[in-house]
Amino acid sequence: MATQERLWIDPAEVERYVLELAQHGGDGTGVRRLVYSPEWVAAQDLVARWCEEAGMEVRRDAVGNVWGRLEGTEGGPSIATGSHIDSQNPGGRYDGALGVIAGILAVRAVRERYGRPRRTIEVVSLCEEESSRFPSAAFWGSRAITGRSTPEDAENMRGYGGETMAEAMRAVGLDPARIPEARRNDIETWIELHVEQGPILEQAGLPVAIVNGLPSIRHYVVRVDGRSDHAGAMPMDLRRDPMAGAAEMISGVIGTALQMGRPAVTTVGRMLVEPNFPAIVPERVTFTIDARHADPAQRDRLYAAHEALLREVAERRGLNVSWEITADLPPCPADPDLVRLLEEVAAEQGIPTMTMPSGAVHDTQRMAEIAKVAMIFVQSKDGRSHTPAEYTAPEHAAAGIQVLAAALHRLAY
Ligand code: HGY
Ligand code: MN
Ligand code: MN
Ligand code: MN
Repeated sequence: MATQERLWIDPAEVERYVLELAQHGGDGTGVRRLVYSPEWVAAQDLVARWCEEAGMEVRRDAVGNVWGRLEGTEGGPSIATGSHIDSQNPGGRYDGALGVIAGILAVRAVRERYGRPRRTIEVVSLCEEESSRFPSAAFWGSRAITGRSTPEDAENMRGYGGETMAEAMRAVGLDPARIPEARRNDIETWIELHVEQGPILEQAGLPVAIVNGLPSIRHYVVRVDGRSDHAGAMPMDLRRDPMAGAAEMISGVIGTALQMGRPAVTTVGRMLVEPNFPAIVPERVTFTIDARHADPAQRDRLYAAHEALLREVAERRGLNVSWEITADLPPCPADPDLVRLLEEVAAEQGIPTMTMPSGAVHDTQRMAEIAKVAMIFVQSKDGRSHTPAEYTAPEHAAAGIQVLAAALHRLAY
């Protein structure tokens, strides 16, 4: 294979796209852009317009994913890229959004330089990756593409505001009965560009990483039931206090992950107290556990340790504990040939990289069910993400997009 020419992606233009998209749902330096909200609809419309401007045909599928398509002369299965534009609540401007912008700018760059490809290239802007509106709907858009989002799911899943997914879809003109039509079986290769969301690239002084694998994740919603009592009159030793139990459980699971060492991670990010008044011993405390590990055996140890601890604390304190698992994904290796290809094209483009595993989970894990996958990471300032403080320097973003464009060229021309 002849050495590729250098491709040029303008950092100032990347920044312009990031800031324009961030106007939809913008909140200070971050965004709140929940799936099927007016801000999200406007942002998907903008993505559709950008895809058209980049020379792609645009369509929207049954769950509202926006697809741009650059038809190849040979037809056949597609080379696809993209990410999500729904955000955490609040999230940063880059998580997901940069991967969608990257796809559009990379396609535009290769089309302007090389014309029509041999193989079809697609860019997709996916929906509800974050599960920030519907807690059990993580990867809703990519799950639909792989045939794992169903009309029944849409009727049963409820958002934090109590609405069903089906209601939210209908409100933006989508018919939940048609969800199966979003399924694809003609994507051969998937490459997602994303911000790293951690500190590794910055510590290494590198703009870009090639991702060779993604972790397992399990989400629990844990419910601890005790007995509501008077905060003054009921002696401590006679209480069945679910707050005391939850506090011990929470510090216990976090301590377990810390003790296990990297890359085990456990987060408790949400808690509900009922009835939630200062002078009432609560009746019930509900909290989430997000636990992740890259190694299958260690993952099983982590999850088992968490569950044993929940049971032990509840029993000792006379509480009832139960939980629901709302997300459960195995670890996902990237395709070794695709990782090598990305390493090679980055070197050809003169962009220094390292190869590393992802700490975050991504739509890529779903796309792996139907396609060969790998990812490109770009440096995150101070490793910050899932916060409005998230930032990626335009030069680092552009370097990652250059690698993506070179990979699309190698694969599709
Ligand atoms: O939580 C995650 O890893 C991703 O941002 N959804
Ligand atoms: Mn995220
Ligand atoms: Mn993301
Ligand atoms: Mn009183």
